Amino acid sequence: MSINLRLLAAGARAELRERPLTKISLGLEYPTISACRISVMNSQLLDSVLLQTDFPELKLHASGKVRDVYLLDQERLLFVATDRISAFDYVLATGIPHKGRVLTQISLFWFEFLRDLVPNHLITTDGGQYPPPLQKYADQLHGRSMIVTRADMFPVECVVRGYLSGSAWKEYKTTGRVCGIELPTGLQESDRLPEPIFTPATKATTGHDENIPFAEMARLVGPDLSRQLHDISLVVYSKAAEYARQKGIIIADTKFEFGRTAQGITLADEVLTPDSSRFWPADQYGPGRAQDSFDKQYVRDYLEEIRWNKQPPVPALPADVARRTSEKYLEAYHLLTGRDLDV
Ligand code: Q0Z
Repeated sequence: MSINLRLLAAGARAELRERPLTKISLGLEYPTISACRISVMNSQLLDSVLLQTDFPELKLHASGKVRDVYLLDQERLLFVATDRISAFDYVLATGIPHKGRVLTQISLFWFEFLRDLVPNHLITTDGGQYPPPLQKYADQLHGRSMIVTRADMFPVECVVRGYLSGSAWKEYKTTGRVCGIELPTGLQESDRLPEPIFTPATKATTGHDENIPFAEMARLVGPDLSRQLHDISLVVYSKAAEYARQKGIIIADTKFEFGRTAQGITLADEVLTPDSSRFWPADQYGPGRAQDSFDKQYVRDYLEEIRWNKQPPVPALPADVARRTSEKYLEAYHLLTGRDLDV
C-alpha cells in the first residue's frame, strides 16, 4: 500500500479523511446574453456533477481536460473521469451530468469487447478493492473511476481513421496524402475511406498533436513495435467500428494509446469514447460536408450562437444545453451497450 496514513499525525489523518472531493458549481452562473434565459439545472443533477477531483492522499500523475490520473503505487494508477467538457480546445465552465460515468463505462464496455484481441490496463472498478484511504470517496468514485496497471507508455498516439475529417481532411486537400499515405483523388470531406488508415501522431508539447509519417514513428519507437501497433490499432478499430455502425454510430476516427506491461503491448487510457474519437449519428451521415458531432453538437451550436471568441474566459452553458448534451452521452452509451446507465 503506497498511501501510508499511519505516517501522518493524528490530526492530519482526521483532516484528510474528512476532506471531500471538491465540487464546483460554476454551471449555475449563466451569461446574461438574452434578457430572459431562466433555467436552473435541477438540484439533483447539479449535485452529481463533478468538475474537479482532489485526493490529498494521492500524488497526481497526470491531468487532462476531462480526466485526472493519480498514482496509487509503483504498479497501479487511479483514473477518474470528471464531468468536464471541452469545446474548441477549452474546458467549459459547466459540467455535463453523468458524462464521467458514461466515458468510463464506454471504455469498460470496449475493454471487454476487445479482450480477445489485445490485453488492456484495467485492474478493477470494484470500490471494495480500492485502497482503504479511498473508501470514503466511494460514492463519488463509483462508476467514473478505475484502477489500472501502470504501463511504460509509448510516446505516440495511434490514430486510426475510417473517414476523412479534421486534420486529415485539411492535409488531404493540400497534399492528396495523410501522414504520407497516398489516397485516391476526388475524395470529399467526411468520405468513407476505401479502408481504414493508421495515422500516428506525436504528443506535441504545446497545442495540438502533430501527424507524423509511419517512418517517423519507426524512428521514434522502432520499426517492429511500430508495425505491431499499426496492426493492432487497425484490427481493433475495424472490429469496434463495424459493431458501432450496426448500432447507429459511425466512429469516424479514434486515438489509441498503448504501453508495455507484464502482459506485453497493452491497450491503455480511454478507448473508443466520444472524447477520444469522432462519433457521428449514422442516420444523418452524408459526405461533402462536415458532420454533426454525436455528443457535442448542442454545445458547439450554442457557442457559435453567442459568438464566443474562443478565448478565455470560457462561457458557461445554459441548463438546457447541458441537459440535452447529457442525454446524448447517455444515448451513445445505450446504443453501444444496449444498457441504460442509472441516473
Ligand atoms: C496515460 C492521460 C489522462 C491525462 C499517463 N496505464 C498507464 N500507465 C501509465 N501512464 C498512463 C497509463 Cl494509461 C497514462 N496518460 C494520458 C490520461 C489524463 C493524460 F486521463 N498519461
